[in-house]
Parts: sequence; C-alpha cells; structure tokens
Amino acid sequence: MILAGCEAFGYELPLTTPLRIGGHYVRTRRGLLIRLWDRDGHCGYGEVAPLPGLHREDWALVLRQLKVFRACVLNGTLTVPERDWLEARHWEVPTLCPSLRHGVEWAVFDLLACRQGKTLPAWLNPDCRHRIAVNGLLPREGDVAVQARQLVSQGYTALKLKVGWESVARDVARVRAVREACGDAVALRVDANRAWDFPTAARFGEQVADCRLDYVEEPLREAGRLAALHRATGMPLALDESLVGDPLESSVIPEGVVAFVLKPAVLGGVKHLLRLKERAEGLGIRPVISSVFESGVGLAHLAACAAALIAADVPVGLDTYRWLATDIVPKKFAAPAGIIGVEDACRQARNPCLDRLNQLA
Ligand code: OSB
Ligand code: MG
Repeated sequence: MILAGCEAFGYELPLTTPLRIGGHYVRTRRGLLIRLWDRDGHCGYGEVAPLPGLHREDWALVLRQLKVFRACVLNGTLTVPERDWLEARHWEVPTLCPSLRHGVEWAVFDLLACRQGKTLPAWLNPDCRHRIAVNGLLPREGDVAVQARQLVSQGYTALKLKVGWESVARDVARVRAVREACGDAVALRVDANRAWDFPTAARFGEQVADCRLDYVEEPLREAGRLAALHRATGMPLALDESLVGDPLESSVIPEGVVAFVLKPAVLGGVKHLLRLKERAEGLGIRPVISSVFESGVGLAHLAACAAALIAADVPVGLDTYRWLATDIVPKKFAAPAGIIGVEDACRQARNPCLDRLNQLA
C-alpha cells in the first residue's frame, strides 16, 4: 500500500485535576491526531501527544519531523507492506522521535485494518481478547481509602498508588489504608517514579512487607541497586523509566523484577515495544501496557495493543482517561467496572470529532 495523504489536527483537553510530572505542571493535555489516507479513500488515525516532563522531544521537534514525514507521503514515496500484521510490524520510518513514531505507526495499522474491513484488534490478532482489565489509578488528592473502596466496589481488581512524593511514614500509612479498605483480593501496585535513595526505599519495603504488594514500580534513583533492594526487602519490582532508550537491551534484568511497565508512546515504535514484551515473556515477567494521558484515540490503540499482542490477561495502566474532562471521540473513552470493551473503543477511535479539533496540515 502506498500512503497518499496525511493530515494533522491539534487538540487541547482540560484535565479534571492538574498533573505533576517530572517537575512540570500540566493543566491541559495537548496533542495531535494524524490521519493517513491510501489511494482508495481509506483512512487511519493515530495520536501524537508528547507529555511535558516525560518525553524528551518538544512540540517544535515533533512539528518539524511531521512536516518532513508529510512531504514524503505527498511525494508518494512511502510504501507499507500490507499482507498482515506480522509483515506490517516491521515497517518503520527511521528518523522519527518516539511520540511521533508511535502515532504514525498506529495510524498505519489502523489504515491497514480498515483496508481489510476489520477492526484494529481483529486485524492485529483474530484471537484477541475483547475485554481487558484496568488498574485503577488512585489520585494524590483526597482520601485514598475512600477512593480505593469506590473503585473496588465498581469492579476494579487492581489498583495503583503513587508514592515517594511525601514522607515514607505517610506513604506507608496510605498503602496500609488502601490494603485495609479493599481487602486481599485486589492487586495493589505502587509507583515511586525513582523518588528514593536506597535506605529510604528499604525502609518503605520493610514497613509494607505484610501488605502483599503486587509490585513496586521504579523505587530507586540508582537503578543499579534494584536487585540489592529486592534481596534486602523481598519487594517485587517493576521497571518503567529503566526501559526507555534501550539501556536494558543487552544487560541483565535485576533479580526481583516481576513486571515491565510498557508505555508504547514513550518507547516509540512497535519494534522496540515487542522486543521488550518478548524479553519479558521469556523471563516470566508480566508486560503491563500503560498510557500517558492520551485521548480516547490513543487509549483505544493501547487497549488493542494489550488485547491483541499481550498473551496474558494482565490489568493495564489505562485508567488515566478519568483525568480527561472531555474527549475527542463521540463516546468518551471509559472502563466501566474496570473493564475496557476493546472493539467499541477502537470503533470510537475511527470516528473522532474533527469539528472539535484544529486542522494544522
Ligand atoms: O510513572 O507510570 C508512570 C502516566 C504518565 C507518566 C508516568 C506514569 C504514568 C502512569 C500511567 O502511571 C498509569 C498507569 O500505569 O497505571
Ligand atoms: Mg511508572
């Protein structure tokens, strides 16, 4: 298939609560929707939404690279192998930054699925799951126990709590409050975003040893001491930041790691994503697909990715949708009872409200 058209639409979505990420405050989520066309009038959508404080690329770089990519499309020089997903997954544009590469690739997959008259998940894998579970993301504000109880009563079976932004004593109290509020059946994950030095993380680990945490994501500023932390505390660990930019490609995975948190929009490109996923599965490590506050289009693609490409039914990190006050799809992305209906989300993503967006190119 030859790519024949490329359009870009900007969006700005107000957040229900501002985000604090890597020292940045984000009040409005900005992003781009791209639409790619073939010569027969089929189209596919992708989302490009670098998050300040997380992605290294800025908007100026994304827009510059998008202009070059679009010129290549309009020249008729970009051809994608289209027999099936196994062939198309090897297609890539070499020079794009991660957020743009991610959006372009998923727009291409969406377009190829459309050409074959299939939904995106069915095109990716005819045996894909139709419903996937989400880990409820607990907000920093308010009473966590109340929020946790609410999510569990709605049907959530996994919860994620951010720690490391206040004292260890407060973190331990919050973890205990959530565990007590939601009982033993719920998988409780915590994420420290590398906030701690070794002694602080070890203190946390000792004091929550009886809380049966599912895992602790990125506890340490110095990732080199993760195995030692696991040996000292027994805490199951998950990697997120440590997986970005290939540092683990040739190195040993620290003892105690039970999950890889995979953010496709940050890893940039399905090739890298699948390499990490295969490495994880080979080691018995759970791959957890996770979002960065995308709109309903980006979230639908992540849901398709988890449902079709991840063998195990692991709750995904897509609960960020609850932070968006509005969406760019007709029916706002949602996970009632902690479950995402993947096909419906992907149908919504093929019908975005372009009249609410601002056409850039
Ligand atoms: O640290 O995992 C993170 C979202 C944006 C930036 C960083 C992170 C996140 C999430 C996503 O936590 C939600 C999830 O994984 O459950
Ligand atoms: Mg994380």
